[in-house]
Amino acid sequence: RTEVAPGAVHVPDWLDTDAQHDLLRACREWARPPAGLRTVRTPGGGTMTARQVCLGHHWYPYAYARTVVDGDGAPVKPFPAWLGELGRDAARDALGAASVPYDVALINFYDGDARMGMHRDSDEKSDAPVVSLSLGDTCVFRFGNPENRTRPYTDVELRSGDLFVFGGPSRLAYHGVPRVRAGTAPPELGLAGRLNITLRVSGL
Ligand code: MD5
Ligand code: FE
Repeated sequence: RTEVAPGAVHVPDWLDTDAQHDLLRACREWARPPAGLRTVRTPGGGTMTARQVCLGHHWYPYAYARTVVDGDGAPVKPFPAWLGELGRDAARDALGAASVPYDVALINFYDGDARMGMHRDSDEKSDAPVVSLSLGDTCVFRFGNPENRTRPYTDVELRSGDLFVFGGPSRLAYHGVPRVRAGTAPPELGLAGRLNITLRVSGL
């Protein structure tokens, strides 16, 4: 357990191999249509390189909705109770935080070329900590500061099974994924690429 900044805690290997397999199997189901994995288009006309599926509420730049507004228009898949319990356990282990009613999951799939630019997650109407779980390939996660996209920042390697929780003063910090280390996933997982699952409180 490492506190990278106040309220930002990295717990390597939080999910054991069985738990990683179970979560990956669930992600594969959620990725199927309707309301499955999609390419996110940004208002500026760009596309995100990581593809995404949402549970509970659908995120699109820069708000939440109940249907898949930029995809097939289907209702968003439900956010399962077990995922909320996983989030609550994660927040408790990382921060000692009280029980939090998670209601949204954003699942990002990165192939070897995918990146995520520096941004802040400010669309949630709640300051509850965000829980992040990583599966598959290792990535470089760049954790910045709340003021701007530039230095100072800290680069952290996130590996399959790692937990990262962002709360308190770190909740609105800039962050991104400058690179994914292709081919570094645990072979027994059978995943080519990286999955990141974030659990959030929408405040809706
Ligand atoms: C990822 N995902 O690895 C990252 C990890 C995203 C996203 O950035 O928006 O889906 S989760 C990083 C995160 C979430 C919420 C707050 C903060 C970081 N933060 O305050 O640094 O795919
Ligand atoms: Fe983010």
